[in-house]
Amino acid sequence: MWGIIATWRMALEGVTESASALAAGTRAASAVVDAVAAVEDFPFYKSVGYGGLPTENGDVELDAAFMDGDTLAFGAVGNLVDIANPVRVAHALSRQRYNNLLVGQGAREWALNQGFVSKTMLTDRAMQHYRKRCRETLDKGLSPYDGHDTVGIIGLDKHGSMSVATSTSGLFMKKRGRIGDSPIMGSGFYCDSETGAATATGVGEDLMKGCASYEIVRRMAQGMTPQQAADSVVFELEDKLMSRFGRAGDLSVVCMNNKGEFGAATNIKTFSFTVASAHHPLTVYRAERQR
Ligand code: SD4
Repeated sequence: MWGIIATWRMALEGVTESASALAAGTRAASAVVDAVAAVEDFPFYKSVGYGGLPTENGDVELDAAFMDGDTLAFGAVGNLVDIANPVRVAHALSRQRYNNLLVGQGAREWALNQGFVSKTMLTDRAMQHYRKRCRETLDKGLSPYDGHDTVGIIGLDKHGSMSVATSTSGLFMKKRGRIGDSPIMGSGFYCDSETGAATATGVGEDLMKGCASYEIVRRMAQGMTPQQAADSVVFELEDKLMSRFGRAGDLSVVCMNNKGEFGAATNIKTFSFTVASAHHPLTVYRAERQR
């Protein structure tokens, strides 16, 4: 059995390649890292990697993570500036005994010392979005934080190993130094090959309040199907946020168990995700809010 599932339509090209690789016996770790790196490299996916959305200062600060479900090893970077593939840095950090989560200047220095290449990640197109948003924020009172997505990809390989990887520029117009759920283990991602994996996209500040990804994996371990785990976590968290915090941001998740069964849930109108497995042809779905 093999399988792969990813947040959003933007992962389709990377997932297509990695699905064939998994079918041919490639390990889950390299399948998910390569698929996320493909999204990072594409300049028109405006909230991931090259061409990612800037902070309020106009810089691009990227977050990414990787977790190996066999060993539970993880690596993550936050606020990484001008390094081509944050997910590959996160993957390299997962091989270290300590210092698995590095941020800012320290993350950049470590990446450069390891031979990762410096690359200007701010594009003209991202700068145009930034200028437009600055105007809209002033003229129309539009929230500067609207419009942001994270790619999160889970892989299951023929050997029964699972991995997950994430990458994002985080909230558009975020404060310099702000980190969301995507590089935070348990919130933006979690993976245990004995059970399955989950990854999230949406407002990191709210996803972190429920440790959404860990909670989904925990519920699958207790016997829920992936779809039951995804639905229950998203809607219980939404209810809790509404009653205790007074508002709930966007919450969307995908998950897969170690049999290749998958689930997805969202509290927004539509959320696209991409999935393929030995038993399921490559498909892009549009999940709808369904309570
Ligand atoms: C963050 N969760 O930085 C990310 C952003 C995202 O859909 O996924 N938006 O909070």
